[in-house]
Amino acid sequence: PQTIYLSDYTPPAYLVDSVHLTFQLAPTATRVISKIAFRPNPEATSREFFLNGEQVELIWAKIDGAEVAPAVSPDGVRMDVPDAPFVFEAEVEISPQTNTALEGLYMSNGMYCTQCEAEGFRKITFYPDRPDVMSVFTVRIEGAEPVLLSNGNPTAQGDGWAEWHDPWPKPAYLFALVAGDLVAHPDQFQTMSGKDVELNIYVRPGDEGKCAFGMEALKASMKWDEDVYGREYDLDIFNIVAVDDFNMGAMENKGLNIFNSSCVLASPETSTDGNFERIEAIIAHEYFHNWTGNRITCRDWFQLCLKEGLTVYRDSQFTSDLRSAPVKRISDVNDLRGRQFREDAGPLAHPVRPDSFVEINNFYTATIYEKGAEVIGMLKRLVGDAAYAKALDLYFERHDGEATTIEAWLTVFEDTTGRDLSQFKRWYEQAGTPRLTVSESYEAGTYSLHFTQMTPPTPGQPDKAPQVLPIAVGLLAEDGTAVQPTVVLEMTKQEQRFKFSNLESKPIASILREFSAPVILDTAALPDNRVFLLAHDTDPFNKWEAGQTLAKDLLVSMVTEGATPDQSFLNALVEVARDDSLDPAFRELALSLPIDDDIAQAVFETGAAPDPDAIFTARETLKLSIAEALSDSLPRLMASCQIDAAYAPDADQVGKRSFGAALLNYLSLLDGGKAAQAQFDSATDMTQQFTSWLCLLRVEKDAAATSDFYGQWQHDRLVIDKWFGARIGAASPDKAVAMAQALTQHPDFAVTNPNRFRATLGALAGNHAGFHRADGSGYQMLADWLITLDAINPQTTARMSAAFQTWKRYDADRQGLIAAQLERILATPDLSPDTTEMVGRILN
Ligand code: B3K
Ligand code: ZN
Repeated sequence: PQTIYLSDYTPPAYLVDSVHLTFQLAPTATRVISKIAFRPNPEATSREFFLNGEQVELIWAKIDGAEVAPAVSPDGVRMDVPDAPFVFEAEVEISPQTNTALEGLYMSNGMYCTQCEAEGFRKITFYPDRPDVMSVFTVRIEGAEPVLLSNGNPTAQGDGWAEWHDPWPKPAYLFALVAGDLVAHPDQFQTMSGKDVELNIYVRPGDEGKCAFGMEALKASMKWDEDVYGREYDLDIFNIVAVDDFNMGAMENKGLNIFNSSCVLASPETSTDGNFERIEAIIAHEYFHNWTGNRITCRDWFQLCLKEGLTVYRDSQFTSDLRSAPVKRISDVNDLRGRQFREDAGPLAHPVRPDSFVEINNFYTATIYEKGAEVIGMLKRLVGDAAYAKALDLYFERHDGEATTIEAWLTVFEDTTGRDLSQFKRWYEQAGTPRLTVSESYEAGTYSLHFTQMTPPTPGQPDKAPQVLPIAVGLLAEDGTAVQPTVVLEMTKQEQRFKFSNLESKPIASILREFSAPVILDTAALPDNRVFLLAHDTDPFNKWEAGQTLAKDLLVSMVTEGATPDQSFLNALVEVARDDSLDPAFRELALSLPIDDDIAQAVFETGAAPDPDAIFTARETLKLSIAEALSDSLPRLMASCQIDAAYAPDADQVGKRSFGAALLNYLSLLDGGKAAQAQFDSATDMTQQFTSWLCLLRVEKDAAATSDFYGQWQHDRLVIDKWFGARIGAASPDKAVAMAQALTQHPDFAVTNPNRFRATLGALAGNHAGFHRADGSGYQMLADWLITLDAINPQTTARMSAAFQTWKRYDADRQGLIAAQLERILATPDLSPDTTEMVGRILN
């Protein structure tokens, strides 16, 4: 496999004016007939004509009507072409049925579907498969399936065929085709300029009842993008299709979004509140790509964050507007730390805009997506809301229809604000999470905060320059009143001091409010005001953060020094739980302890090797102490979570249910699962059923509930995914591997289905103490399955191999065991380039 460098970018030799494709569908012998109008690119530096193509069999090719014999290699075709516009035609054969990699055209439960991002179109036909070649596509599908879909607008159809035309030039990665026995859940939307758009969610027969929520989310997204960004939809029709076998969450193909069925199908009986929220966010995300990704796309794959960071940022704004902004921020930061900080701290660290890759599919990472979104949040914080809105208008106006770059994006902000963003650009170029250390001083009414920033070395980047950090700070008086409302300090140097004068007394600082920059804040040099901030901070994020850092420090000292739970922390936590002026959703977040993996990282940062069993035990011990401290309040608080209305996944109800579930979890530790069993028996929605079953699993009173749950939901694959995942995720450390072994033998396990594979092996990797068993059985089991899966589906294998990325934090024995498994994977004959790259990077 070859490394590709950003610095090697050259413009395409030929551009495409139009593409006509005819598909004659057949499971193992689909014919694709293409007619592509090329013209030399005046900006090109070469005249070499090369079309990508992999696993496609060339039947014939013509140029301007005359048959030609191109030089065929495993990655494409090369030939001599006129130095003037010409038409290339070809017929190829492909085999969707045997395409288990789920990239290109493949089959899922008898239905044809595609996944082309990033480089899947080359598995469909010969084409310049790069995002800076944009063209207008016309597609004819011939097949016996009742529903035949492609991008754009339908233009004609008859018995066994349909034609589609997409007027918007697009790169090949946005091409899509679906053919199957599907039913539509239809609706419509009128855009801001009065245009009617037909909407459909297509599903397999039997799933019709699970589309209503997704459809509402789609309409809400369309309206929100008009209201907030002024962006209107641009075709007569917008289709979504649910597919059971899919490597990721969903895909933003122009006018034809394809979704993993787990990210669109929902009903109160089968989906949890968390599922509903995730579905709403993903539908919004894919829809928002229509402007940030499709109308304006990426020049090359190094610019991936241009569309992904921005679109994640936009979907988080949407969720904040529809639900609770503080709750969304806290969960985003939790996710950022759990996935992106982890990546940034280990062998897989890379810049938001990488400068090299082997397999681009390995770069759909938390860094590109989530850190990419944080960078946009910082930019907005620095320039202000009004300038951000102006800059975005200019971005859409200036770059509509283009495949562009991060440079162009930043120039839009420079032109709008007159700011020089060259230092800010380091956020795109430097990997690693900056560490921000703070100390304070107070003298004669002047309070100063002194900050130092340092970004540790990451692979290929030993030295880092200072970055621009927006640090939101507020000051509080000892009685909890605000003496300085939030201000954003702009730190640009390695060391910098900020002063607040005319104060009556020494204030208490609340630093990095709203998590205003994705950094690790070290406050060890400040007086420990966390109990005070947990009680009084007016910034919800920092209020939560104070409790989290207290819990984390306590857990670390329990693990490393045998400390016992601290009464002042427990009291403060109970106060928050009892404070009815706070949103129940916030109280749930405040009561949630850091997960084992976070504690392991925190232990590692003290210089010790984390002991997974000790971490598990400490967390269990602290949970029990919290349960005991809360016990008197539990009846009243649980009663306050009762809902007397029909189930709805709205912020209000979700908040109550999630707080109620946290309380039930604590109660189960005291009543042996009695209340949880009662809730399980009477539950009428999946959230109540699942959360109570989880409580029973954790106190190991789950036998009857587990089989009831299976019996009730055996026919529903999405619920059965939960059943697989929960049993392994909640298994005690000594039983997790055995449970995972047993479930991989279960008749419902399927290595070819990414959802089921992730539910099973992903849950094993997520059971920290179970996966890290000292005997190495967890490592071996995951490696065995990764090796098996690699021959079937390299993308999902490579992605899941990241479970090993934290291996260097553990003791020498565990490191040896993991290294042996990584070496064994690497030594597998015919290992895919995807997995070879990932495992190689993890090992180095
Ligand atoms: N753009 C797709 C992800 C494609 C992943 C390719 N391996 C979904 C999204 O980000 O919206
Ligand atoms: Zn996206």
